[in-house]
Order: sequence, then C-alpha cells, then structure tokens
Amino acid sequence: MSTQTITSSQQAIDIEHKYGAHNYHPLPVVLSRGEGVHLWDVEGKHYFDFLSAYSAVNQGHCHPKIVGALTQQAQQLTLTSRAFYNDKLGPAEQYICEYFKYDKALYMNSGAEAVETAIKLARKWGYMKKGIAPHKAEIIVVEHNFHGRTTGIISFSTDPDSTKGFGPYMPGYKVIPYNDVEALERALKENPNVCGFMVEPIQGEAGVVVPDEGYLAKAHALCKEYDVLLMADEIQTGIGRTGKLLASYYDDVKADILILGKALSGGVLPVSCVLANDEIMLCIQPGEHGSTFGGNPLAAMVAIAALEVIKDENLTENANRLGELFRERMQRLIEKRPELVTLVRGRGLLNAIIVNPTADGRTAWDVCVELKDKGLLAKPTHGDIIRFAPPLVMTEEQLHECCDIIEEVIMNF
Ligand code: IF1
Repeated sequence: MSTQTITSSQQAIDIEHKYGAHNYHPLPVVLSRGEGVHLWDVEGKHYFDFLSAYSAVNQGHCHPKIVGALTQQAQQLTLTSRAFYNDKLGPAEQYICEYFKYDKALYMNSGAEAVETAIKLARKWGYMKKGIAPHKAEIIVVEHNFHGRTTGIISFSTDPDSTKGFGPYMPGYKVIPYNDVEALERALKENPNVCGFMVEPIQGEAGVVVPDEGYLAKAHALCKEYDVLLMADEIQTGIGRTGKLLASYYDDVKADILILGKALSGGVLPVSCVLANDEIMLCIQPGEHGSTFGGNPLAAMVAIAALEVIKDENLTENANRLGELFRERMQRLIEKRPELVTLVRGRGLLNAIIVNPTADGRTAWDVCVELKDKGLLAKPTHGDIIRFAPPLVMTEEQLHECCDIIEEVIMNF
C-alpha cells in the first residue's frame, strides 16, 4: 500500500474518481497551492480565486498570521476534548463575544454543526423560557434556504437535490417564502409554538438573493412581538463578506442567535460558533450538548487570528468598496450582452450574475470552464447563476484584471 505523488491534474482526477465518493461534480481543475487571491494547479497554471471556498477564505489563502497561529498552537496542544479545560478556549470565547457583542459563545466545527446547535438552543429556550409543550417547538424557515446537509437540516430544505432519497425527515419546521414579512406574520400568528425564525440575511446557495431593505428588521420586530428568536445564519454572509461585518447590519439587526462558520477560520480548519446572550445560551446545561473537537485549542487560536485579520486589514471596508466597483463593471457588461447576462446582484464581495443558456445549449457551466481556461475560478449554482466571491484581500487592480477576464469570456461567448 503506497501513497501516490500527484504529478498531473488528470492523475488526481482519476484517483478521486476511483477511490472517492461521487458526491461532487467539481470544475476540471486540480489545485495544488494557494496564497492570498492566487491559486495554482498541479501544472503550475495560475488562477484568481473567485469563489473563496464558498466564502471560507475571506482572508485569502494561507494567510501568514492565521497559518502562524495554527502552526504555533499545533506544536503546543491541539486537542483536550471538553472533559478538561484548556488555556485557549476561554480567551477565544471572550474575544468573539466582545467582537460581536454577545454574552456567550459555543464553538463547534462545521457550519451544519453550528446550525444544529442553534436549533437545539432555540428549542430548549422555547421549552424552558417560552413554556412550549414538550416536543411541540416549531422553527420557521424560508424557501430556497441552505443551512447544511445533515438529515436534520435537509428536513426543511426546499431543494430536491438536497432532500430526495434521504428521508424520513425531522418534523417541527414551517417553510414560508423568503423576503415576505406578511407570510412571516401569518405563520407567527397561527402557531403559538414557534421558538425561532432561521434565515440567511442574504441567501447564498439560492444565488445571492438580496431581500428588500428593511426585511430583516421587520422580521426581527415580528419575532420580538411574538416572543420568537431570530436566528441569523451568517456562515456565508458574515465576517466582512458583504461589506459589513455581518449582513444583518444592513438592517441594523442584532440577531438573538448568531451562527458563524467558514471564514471564522480563514479556511485553515473547520471552526464554527453560535453566539447568544445568557437568557438563551444558559438553557443548554452541562452535558446536554457538545462535540469532541468543538472549541479545541487549535481552532480557538485560529479563530482569534482570523477575526483579527478582518479588522487589522480593514477587509470589510475593502469588500464594500470593491463590491461597488465589481457590480459597476458587471452592469456595463450586461449592457453590452443583455441577451446573455441578464442581472448582477449582491452586497460587498458576495455577488452573482445570471447567464441565459445560448441557442446551442451552452450554459453558465461552460462560461465557468472558459473563465477557468483564462485563469479565473468560479462555479455556477442552480444552472444559470454564477456566484463571484473573491477573497476580501483583493486589490482594486486585481479586481479590474479579473473583471477584464470575465468581460473577455462573456463578450466572446
Ligand atoms: C456544500 C452550498 C454555499 C452555508 C450556510 C450553513 C452551511 C453553509 C449559509 C453549512 C455551507 C457550503 C456547503 C458546500 C457548498 C457551500 C454552499 F452551495 F452548499 F450552499 F456556500 F452556498 N449555512 N455552504 O452556505 O456549513 O457544514 O458546509 O460548514 O455542501 O456543497 P458547512
């Protein structure tokens, strides 16, 4: 038994096809090195990263400060489990609580784990504080949501690809349309057992769907009126991605439960976190929830470094400024090829364009393949939408270089 050294992209693709589950259909590129906004494949071809691992690499690939925190802690202590204390979790809890202004933090690993944690927390609060009868708590979610891929979370997905063939599904969820305050009020009015409303402030997987201004604020006001927790899933939209530290801040909303992940680690290892104030967080008592790796010393130091970089390098402001430039460039492109590119939407450096299929059947996927060939990596979602989300460390010059690549492909498509 030996470990193969990859010397060609095709060799890597072949090995994955033979030995790996076929649960993804990646773009045909095999990456080998990353630094900042740059990626290189096995053959040494350079690419600009315009996906950022779905917004997990906001700080840029292999950020020296984050990698430094990882390697330093890795030589000291990586994991104790929560059976014992360690000297890094407390400081990381204090740091993130002061960063986002909450009383308490519960660190987990993947985003889905944090979402499941938030669901358990909201239900516990519903039983202990709102007096909902046992096993009757309901959580309202929205159409086209994406919150992860566990069997519990897909129970309230409206995407057949996420749900079909994975039943039976967990009860206790009510699905309403996104960006529809009246639908939320109806759902709250007709069901006294609602403990939470979970929503992405901007829907990522649905194709960077930005709700009406004030939607989240009105939703939060309704949650307060009906004694329901607003649970903001900012795993993709958070940590500077949309041009504010949290997308919730566009409506000046501070969610009752804040869910973070992805860029909380700068992409160097899985770190997620749920934040809430004492009245909510203390509803989970010792021994009622946890995970082997949740809050490990390595993740703790990486999370602190990842959040420090966002502030130290003004990445939120950079995302806001470059996002405006990007959408201006795309809007000009739409005016040149309106039959092909119909719309650009987004906030900060979370954007998407909608690409119509051509008469000969070429789609957004084919655009992404041509972008790849020209040195820019992005991936379509739902067939006709291309999400563009470069690392927030991108410079204005690099952004225009990338827009030139997108323009060249679109104008010649
Ligand atoms: C895949 C999508 C994005 C998320 C939000 C929770 C999670 C995610 C808002 C779960 C994860 C990832 C998962 C990854 C691709 C990517 C994705 F296309 F799947 F939907 F970004 F839009 N909440 N999103 O976006 O976090 O457990 O993955 O750490 O599953 O293909 P996770």
